[in-house]
Amino acid sequence: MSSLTQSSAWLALQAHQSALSQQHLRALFQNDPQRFEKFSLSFNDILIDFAKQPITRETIDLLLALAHQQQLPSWITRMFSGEKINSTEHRAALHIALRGEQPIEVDGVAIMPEIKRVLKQMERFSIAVQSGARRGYTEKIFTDIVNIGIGGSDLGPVMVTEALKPYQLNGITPHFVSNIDGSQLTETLRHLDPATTLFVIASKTFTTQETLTNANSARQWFLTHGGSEQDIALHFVAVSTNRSAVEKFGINPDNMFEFWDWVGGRYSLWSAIGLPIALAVGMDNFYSLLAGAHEMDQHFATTPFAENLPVMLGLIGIWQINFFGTSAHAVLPYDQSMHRFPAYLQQLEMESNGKRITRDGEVVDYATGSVVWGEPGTNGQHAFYQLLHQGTQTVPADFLAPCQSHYPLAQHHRMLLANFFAQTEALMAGKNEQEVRAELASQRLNDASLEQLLPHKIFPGNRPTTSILFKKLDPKTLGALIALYEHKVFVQSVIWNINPFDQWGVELGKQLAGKILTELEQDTTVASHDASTNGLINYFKANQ
Ligand code: G6Q
Repeated sequence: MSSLTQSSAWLALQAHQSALSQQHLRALFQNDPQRFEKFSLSFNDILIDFAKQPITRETIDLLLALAHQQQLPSWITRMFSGEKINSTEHRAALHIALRGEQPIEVDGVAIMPEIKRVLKQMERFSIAVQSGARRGYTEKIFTDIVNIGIGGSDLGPVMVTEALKPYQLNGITPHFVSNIDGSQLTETLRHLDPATTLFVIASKTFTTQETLTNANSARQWFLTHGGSEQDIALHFVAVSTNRSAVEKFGINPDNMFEFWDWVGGRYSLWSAIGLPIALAVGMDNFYSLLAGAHEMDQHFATTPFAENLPVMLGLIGIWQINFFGTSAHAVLPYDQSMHRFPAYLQQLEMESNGKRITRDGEVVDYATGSVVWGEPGTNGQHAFYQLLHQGTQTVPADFLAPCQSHYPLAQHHRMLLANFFAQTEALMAGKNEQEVRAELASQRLNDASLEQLLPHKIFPGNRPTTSILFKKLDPKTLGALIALYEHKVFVQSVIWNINPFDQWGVELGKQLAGKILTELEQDTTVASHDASTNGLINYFKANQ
């Protein structure tokens, strides 16, 4: 048994859960009309309502006691001061510095001047491309940017450029290629002109198989469609920490945008990995994105925990996962432009906290990260919400929506938000037997039909949701929302005593795939694996 599950704060929460779980969420609302005032928090343009979570004041007090027991205040200080809290990789986790102002040192070196230098380089470059001062090999201006990267070197920029589509500058279209599946690169390049296409090769390590293979194929396409070796310098730039590998690939270091090992892949959109964002929406909007995140950083570092958005979001997640036993978490943006937000959070949360070993090397005896997934509303309502309402599992969900739309089309936005409010209310309250009976009776059903339909039409309710409303999805608010979730993940990692900044689970697949690729290239029958893997490989070889 770990000291965490034996600790007084943990045991008190367990006892509290046994008592509180006897009460339906509907009863909590009936007993206390002030729940919204008591359990919603706001910061700048963001409002978070936790009232539809199974909580009381006592729950919050007990969760805060757990946070203090796990030394959350000192972990926040350690992260913000640049301590090497990524202990298995001996690195700091300083994404907050990328959007900060305070001087910070890593290994005795001041990093703020370096951060500012690269931001200025991004600014000069993006302005030059956008203004046409920097052009392609035929002197035409660039019209298309193709970012080649994967995981943390892809998901952030994709999600942000999609979310900020209303801010995209005229004349430049961003594209993203991540998958090793040749279809993605082929379909992306099919309609592009090499003379007007700029490639950004984004890889922290510059050793990632998918990215280097796609980058080599892109270079080949460029050379066979009109570009020459000398023109590569104009059309290929790199974002990386690995200067020598960039040079080896054939990209001039003058065309390299640097970042550093203390920036984790899934925390890197604030660094030069954000170059496609700056190219697509302009550097001013990129600076606003950073400013929004910085304000959330300040809020996280200085606000008492009971009013601290990331702290409370993290602790409510702990309450659900560890005390109600939920294992999935839905992210449901009611904003089509946030359609990649669930996928982005899936990596952020699952790669950070999908771990079973503590910082001290012990196997945990409590649950850690949930399965995170989701789709924009209202689409999801016509697909998987059935399970959310009437399935056997409880899946807590975050509903997110802007109050103002960038697309004021007739009644669309009001209809969208009507669905948001209706769904969260229905998940909380459900529809009980008495209500269903009355409804069916009013439809003049005969007794037999009524009794037959009755159980199917009952909604148990008591399904927890957190609602996050914000004024408008502008760059600043988006930056704050992303930082909110980054810090939520950190809060949970501290409670669970795990390191959220490494990702050893990603490594095994990389090693094994290398060996099998060699086997696929040979004509012989493969017998070096288990029977299933041998069988599948040999079937593929016979049918490729
Ligand atoms: C993120 C992960 C992972 C990483 C990719 C790409 O935190 O480490 O998703 O971003 O594997 O790595 P490179 O940027 O090194 O190509």
